[in-house]
Amino acid sequence: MTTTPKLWVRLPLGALSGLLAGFAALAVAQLVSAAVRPEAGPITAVGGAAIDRTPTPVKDWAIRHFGENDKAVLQLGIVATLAVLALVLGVLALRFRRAGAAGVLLFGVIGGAAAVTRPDASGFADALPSVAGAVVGAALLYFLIGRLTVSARPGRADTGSDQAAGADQDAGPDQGSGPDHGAGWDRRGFVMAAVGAAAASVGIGALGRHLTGNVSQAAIASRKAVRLPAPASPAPALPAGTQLATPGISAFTTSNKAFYRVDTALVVPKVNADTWRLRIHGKGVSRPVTLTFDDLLQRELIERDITLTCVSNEVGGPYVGNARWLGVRLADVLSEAGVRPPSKGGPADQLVSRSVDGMTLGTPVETVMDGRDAMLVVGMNGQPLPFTHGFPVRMLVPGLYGYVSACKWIEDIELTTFADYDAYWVKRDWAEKAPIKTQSRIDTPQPLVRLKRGTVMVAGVAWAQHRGIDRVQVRVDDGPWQDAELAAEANIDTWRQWSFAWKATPGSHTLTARATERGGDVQTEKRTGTVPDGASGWPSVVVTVD
Ligand SMILES: Nc1nc2c(c(=O)[nH]1)N[C@H]1C(S)=C(S)[C@@H](COP(=O)(O)O)O[C@H]1N2
Ligand SMILES: [Mo]
Repeated sequence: MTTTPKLWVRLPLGALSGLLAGFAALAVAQLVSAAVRPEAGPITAVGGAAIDRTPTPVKDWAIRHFGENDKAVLQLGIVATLAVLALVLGVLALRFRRAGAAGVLLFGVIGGAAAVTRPDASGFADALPSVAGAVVGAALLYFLIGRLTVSARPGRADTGSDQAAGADQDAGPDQGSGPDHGAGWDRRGFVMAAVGAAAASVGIGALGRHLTGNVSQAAIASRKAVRLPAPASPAPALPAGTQLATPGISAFTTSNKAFYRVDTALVVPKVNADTWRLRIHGKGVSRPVTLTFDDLLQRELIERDITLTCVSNEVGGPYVGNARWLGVRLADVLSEAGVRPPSKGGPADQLVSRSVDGMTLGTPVETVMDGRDAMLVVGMNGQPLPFTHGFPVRMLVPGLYGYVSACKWIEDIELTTFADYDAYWVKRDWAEKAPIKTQSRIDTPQPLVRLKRGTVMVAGVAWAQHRGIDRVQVRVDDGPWQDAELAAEANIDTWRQWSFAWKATPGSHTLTARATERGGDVQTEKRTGTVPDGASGWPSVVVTVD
C-alpha cells in the first residue's frame, strides 16, 4: 500500500514541487538561451508572441496606461501566470504524477513553438531553451512528487500516527516508522532534493544571466567605440527665442533620457555596430547594396532638428519628442541603388524597413524621396543612438508617425508596393499611410491645479511636421479664441512653443488650445481615438482659480 503525508501537508508540498520545477525550467532555459539566442528564452518568446496577438485596442490601452512600463507589466504577468500554472501542476501531480510532468513538458512545447515562430527566430534551435528547461522541470517534478509518495514496506501498516494533528511536523510519522523512510514519504529525500534543486536553479539562472550579458557586452563596447564624424551639413543654429522661459513648458530639445520610447521589443536589441549590415533590395533596385556602419559614417552626414510623434499619442499625451538627429540622407542612398519614386516611373510605392527583431514598417517611397530630410540616423543629440532608440541605425522621416517611418535597429530595406505587402501595424488595423496630424498640447498649467487669481502663463507646444505652425489660439471657457504668442520657429519639421498670458479670475475654468498649420488649416475640433491614424481634437485643461 502507498501512504502519503496528510492532505494539508501534501498540497503545499505538491504546489512547492510545481514551483521548484517551474523555477528550474526557467533557469535552465535562461542558460540554454545564452548559447542559442537571448531572445529565444521562453518569457521573451511568449511575451513577444502575446504582444503580436494582442488586439489593437488592448495594446493601445496598454501603451497609454502603463506607458513605457507596458513591457515590465507584461513580463510580470507572464511570470505570475506561470507561477500559478506551476502550483496547479504540482498539486495535480500528487494525484497524477505522469500527467503533472507531462504538463510541464507541454509548456515547454508551447514556449518552443512561440520561439520558433517569432519573426526574428533563427530556426528550430530557438525552441531549445524552452524544451530543455521543460525536460529538466518535468523530471524534477516527477522526482519530487515521488518523494511524497513512497511505498511503505510490505507488512507495515500505516501507524495511523498522522491522524494526530501536527504529527507531520519535525517528529512526524517517520519517527515511529523507521529511521530511513517510513510508512509515508521520504521526507529527507524531499527536503534534500527541494533545497538542492532550488540552489542549483539559482546558480544556473545566475550563470545564464551572466552569459546572456556577455552577448550584449560586445554591442555595448561597439557603441562606446563610435566616434561620430562632424556633419557635412550641420543643423542651423536654433534662432533666438525658440525656447520660451515659461516655467513648466517642455524643453525645445528633448534629452535622450527623457525621449519617449514606444516599441514591441521585450528585450532591447543589443546590436553590434561592427557586424551590423543594412541590405537594400527589391522592386526597381537596379543596384542592390549592403552597407556597414562605417560605410554610413564615411558618407556625407546631415544633422537636423526633427520632432517625432507616435500615432498612439492621445490629445495632450507624452509620446512626442524633439531631437537633433545625425545621419545619411536616405533618398541619396536609394538613388544610388537605382530607386526612382513612382512619380518618376519607379515600380515600387512602398519602402518596407525591417528591424533585427522582425518589426516591419511601410513608408511611401514618394515621401522619402520628395526632398524632405528622411534619414538613416546614426546620432541623437550628439550621441550615438541609445540602444532603446535603435542603435546602431534607425530611420526617420519628418512628417510621418513613427510606426510608418522610424524603424529602430533597422537591418533591411525592401522596395515593394502597398498592394503587395502589409507591414506589422497595418495588419493590426492601423492605417497604411499616416502623416502626422496637426496637434497642440498645453504643458502648463497642469490639469486640475489650483491657481491664484491674476496673470497665469498658459503655455505649450504645437506641431504639424513638414507643414509648420503659423498660429496657436487659446480659449477660456466659452469665450473668444485669443492668439497666443508663438516662439521662434526652428524649422517646419519641429514643434513650436507658444504662450498666452491669461488674466485668471476666481472660479473653475476650462482652457482650450488649437493650432493652425501653414496654409491656414485649423486643427480639427473633431475628437477621434488613436486608431487608425492618430488622435485628433483640441487639448483642454480644467483649473480652479482662488
Ligand atoms: N524595430 C522597431 N522600430 C520601431 C518600433 C518598434 O516597435 N520596433 N516602433 C515605432 C513606433 S510606433 C514609434 S512611435 C517610434 C518610436 O521611437 P522612439 O522609441 O525612439 O521614440 O519607433 C518606431 N520604430
Ligand atoms: Mo508609434
